[in-house]
Amino acid sequence: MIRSRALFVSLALSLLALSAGAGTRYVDAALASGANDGSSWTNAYQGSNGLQLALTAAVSGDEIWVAQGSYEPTAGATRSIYFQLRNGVAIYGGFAGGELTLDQRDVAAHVAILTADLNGDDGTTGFAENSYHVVDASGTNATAVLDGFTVRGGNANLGSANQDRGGGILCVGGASPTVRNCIFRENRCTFGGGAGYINASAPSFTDCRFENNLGSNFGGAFDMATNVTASFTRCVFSGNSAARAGGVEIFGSSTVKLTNCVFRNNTSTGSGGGGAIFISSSSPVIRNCTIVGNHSTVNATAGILASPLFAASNNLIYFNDGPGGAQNLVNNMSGVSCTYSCVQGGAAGTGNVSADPQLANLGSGDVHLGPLSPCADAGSNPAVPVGTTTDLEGNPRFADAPGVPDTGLGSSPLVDIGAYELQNTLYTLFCAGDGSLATPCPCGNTAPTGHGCLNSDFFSQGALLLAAGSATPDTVVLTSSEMIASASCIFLQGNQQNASGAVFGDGVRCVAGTLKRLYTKSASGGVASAPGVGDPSISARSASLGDTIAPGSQRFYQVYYRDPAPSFCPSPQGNTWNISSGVILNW
Ligand SMILES: [Ca+2]
Ligand SMILES: [Ca+2]
Ligand SMILES: [Ca+2]
Repeated sequence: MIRSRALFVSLALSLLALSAGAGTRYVDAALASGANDGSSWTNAYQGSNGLQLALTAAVSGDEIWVAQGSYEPTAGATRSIYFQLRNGVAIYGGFAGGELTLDQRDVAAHVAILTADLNGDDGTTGFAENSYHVVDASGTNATAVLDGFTVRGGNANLGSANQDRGGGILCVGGASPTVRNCIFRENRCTFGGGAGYINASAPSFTDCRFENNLGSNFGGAFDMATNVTASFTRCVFSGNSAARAGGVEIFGSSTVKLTNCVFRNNTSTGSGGGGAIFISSSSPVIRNCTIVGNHSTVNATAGILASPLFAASNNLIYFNDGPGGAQNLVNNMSGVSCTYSCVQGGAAGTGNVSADPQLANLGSGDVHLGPLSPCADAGSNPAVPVGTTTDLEGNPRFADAPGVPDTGLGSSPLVDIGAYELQNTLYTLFCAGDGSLATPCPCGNTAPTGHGCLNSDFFSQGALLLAAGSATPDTVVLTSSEMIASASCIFLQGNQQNASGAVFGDGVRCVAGTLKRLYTKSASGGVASAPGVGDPSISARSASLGDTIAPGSQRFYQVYYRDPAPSFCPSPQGNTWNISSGVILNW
């Protein structure tokens, strides 16, 4: 009894301790009224020093919400004062001021800037009085969060105590914060890592951009020294430069992860090379990165310069330029295990592609794949890190490019090479006899996911209809597979769908409205495609049958086929034909 009462008192006390002061603290640089105590938007901490006031007051469990505006580490002139991240404290920028929930903020519209420019005089010069770093992450773990800021102007130019490295953020001695939705730009240093310096730490950066940082000797954006297990997910590195490693340097005993990242227009200006990435004695995991348009002005290697072994898959490494001959235009990929990648000049390894990746517009910085890129559907699905469901832009990471053959590894939809996934805008699948429709297959002949109802072929999983090609110009080809081996079949189009489906022979039909029988074919091995050689296109055929398809409209397709086996799903439940799953085409 006494023991449990003691436990109760101790629990109550610890709950009290947790709640004392924990909560949301508000910061608004532009505010000129109120109590300046951070208790609400109207009493927010004020001025360019407002965030430091909030950090001083914060306790573990707090969130700090920061309105748009510019914030400095100190109101004075001491260059060694930084924004010190803290465990259990999440700092969010991007508010207009007045929001009630976190998801109401708009980071792009309401820019909150953490700046080292103490005199406000940064231009082409004016960095001498800037703070050495903007953010210090010393002593933090993943519960220290920085989310939604522009971090700029750090000038680490003092040759002691790490104050010559990591202008934007310093992560040393087990500094492992969580950084999201941030832009690090125009930071500089005299040793290495313009945007950040990392040593013996494991920070994570997600949905961040690193732009126009100057890394001096090593790593325009990041210098990662030794025992670094940092991860960079959906990040863009552009316009950074250093003598060695224009983008990032991964120096020793480090297992850095780079996933769905872009490196573009980074420059190595010295003999060390590595326009985008320099790797030494480390084993980073680089997956689905686009590394294009980087430069090396002295060393021949403008893409990835690596030694010794590391493994890279699903990467696009192209159009990186340096002085000298053909190899110099490419990369030093010697010693690299490189698979399912698109590499200029080619690379040894399974699944690599050397053809022009047909980027949308490299010159203007648009490094999406063009609609018929050979890098689409050419990646390895198993090589995509577990848990990766989106590409750099948040679109589905696995999507079929209907106009491109599937040459990668895995089952369709196949991942594309590089950071961007071509999205399928041509078609969606519907009307599967897999139990997902209101109308079940008539004889309990439910099919595996996505297929039409089972037919009498013991080895068939039910007919599956897929589309390939483009709507404009109309090169669409429909292919129905897993039908009866040599069945005669009819490609059916409707201008409406019946989402519930209706029993149709041994299957379920959802194609409805004005029906057109577009093509009659005979299957071979259970497969038939239309239109075939000599056939009019789908749109031409539909028009000739009286249904002209307007651009932007949809039509609905299924293929029905003979299955006369007398004992399989006979009348009255079934009949002597069956029908495939359906395709909705977006014209
Ligand atoms: Ca300045
Ligand atoms: Ca794909
Ligand atoms: Ca494809």
